[in-house]
Amino acid sequence: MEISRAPHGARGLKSPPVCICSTPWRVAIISSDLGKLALSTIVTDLNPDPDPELYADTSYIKPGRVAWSWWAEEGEQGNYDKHKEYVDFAAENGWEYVCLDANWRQFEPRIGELCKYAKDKGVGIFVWVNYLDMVDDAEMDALFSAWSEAGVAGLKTDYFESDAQNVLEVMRKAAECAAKHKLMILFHGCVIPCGEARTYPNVLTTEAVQGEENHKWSSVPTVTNCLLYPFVRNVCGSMDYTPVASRIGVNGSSAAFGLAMTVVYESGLQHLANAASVYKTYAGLPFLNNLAVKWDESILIDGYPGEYVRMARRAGEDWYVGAMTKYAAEVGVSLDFLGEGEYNAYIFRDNEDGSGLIVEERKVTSADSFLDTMVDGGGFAAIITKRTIDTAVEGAEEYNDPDFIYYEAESGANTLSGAAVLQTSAFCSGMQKVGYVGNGAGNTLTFNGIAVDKDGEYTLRLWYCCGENRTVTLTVNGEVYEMTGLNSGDYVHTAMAEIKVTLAAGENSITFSNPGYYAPDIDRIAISKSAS
Ligand SMILES: [Ca+2]
Repeated sequence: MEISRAPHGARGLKSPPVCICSTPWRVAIISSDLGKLALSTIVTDLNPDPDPELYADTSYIKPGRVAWSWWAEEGEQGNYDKHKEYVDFAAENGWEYVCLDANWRQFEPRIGELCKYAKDKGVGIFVWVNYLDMVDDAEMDALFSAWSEAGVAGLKTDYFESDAQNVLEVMRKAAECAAKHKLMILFHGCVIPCGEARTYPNVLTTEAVQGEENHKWSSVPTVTNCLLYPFVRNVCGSMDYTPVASRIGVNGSSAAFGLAMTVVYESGLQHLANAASVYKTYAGLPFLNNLAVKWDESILIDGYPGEYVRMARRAGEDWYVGAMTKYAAEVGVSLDFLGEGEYNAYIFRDNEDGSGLIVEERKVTSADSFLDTMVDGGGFAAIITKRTIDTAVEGAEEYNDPDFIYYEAESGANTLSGAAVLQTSAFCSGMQKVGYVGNGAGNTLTFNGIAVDKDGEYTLRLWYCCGENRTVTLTVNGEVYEMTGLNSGDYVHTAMAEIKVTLAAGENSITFSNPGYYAPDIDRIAISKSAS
């Protein structure tokens, strides 16, 4: 390995930044061992030590999991009560932080009240801050000082959007100013990190990745992108990808693929992106509630950039394994990294089509190995511990029922007619639903390719949303069924209703309609595997 760098190792924090007084430096990591590359700390190691005075007390710097309402409930950032709801959720589940995103300052006079409410429940508050509020040193200092006084734990800084010297200088000053006021900091909307977290240890993570937020408006990052990150972007430093946004991904990835990211992707803050209300019935919640963020040891079990990765990480005596794959594969993972004795393994894996999680518990030792069959865009996530973990989640069962086959309303196999249209919703599986079904006989949604082995009566489960009582008519093989009184409480959260339908051996089509009035928005259906 050859390293070319400017001689700035003796540079103190008070001296001008490297971008002004020194020539740029470059580092290359070349290894025949992919694990040594992926887990290299050289980028961090090349940075100067922290200022011992500024960082005399680092007790306020604590990595952790963050509940964050912006991804699913962007419009609610100015709603004090919404953030309080997330604080309650974080406290109930043992998560360390809640992040208030852009527009939280609409209730800024009450920030002290929210911080106290959160602190009493053991939760810290991060607040979003715009680049434009940090360009003036005095203004930044006044803001950070006031927020620190109010009890804020950390800052999510945003909109740097440049690697110009003056912008990087604002980042450096923000890290120092935050440290002065004992605030943690994460950089969002900025360039990739270059190991600055060593010099400024209150910098817990950096975005600089096409993260899960992009799935609000795009199917990128792709599965391939997600499988490149551990070998490219994450090598440079902590990566605020904000994982676990949905039960299944919009990019063709599975439920377990998304969950495995929390182990595979290293970040000093794990922003968990989905809505608190969705997580409450998410089968992966016990995994998140037992997830470590600070790792004592990491092992790349195997991987290939853009195709697959299997990572084991240790926190204290607990081991975590995250596996993500582009292509379906049968994979064995030797557990020879475990210590002595018997462990409890909790394995969160995909169901057969990757549309839901199945949780398996078993006893293992270092002599054992996992053998797992992964679907396309699938994976698994495991906690291996001597502790006992309760994996029961009320309400999750129906969503991950191995006795059912799931079909998304937005599937390309379906037919939409008339006004029926695909809509994006963070609260729906696959982040999509079909709206404007009904209110005219021609506005319909037809699920095609519903295959069953034999003629008979099957259970159909419908996930829908609407904020008033609505009716939907189902037409299957000439038979007509009605589901009435459907009301999920609002046009965001989903509810589930069941009906029995008669299906014929082979492939069936089921049409949802309502000629007289709107049907509910339709998220997904599930059909029982066997006839009753
Ligand atoms: Ca859906």
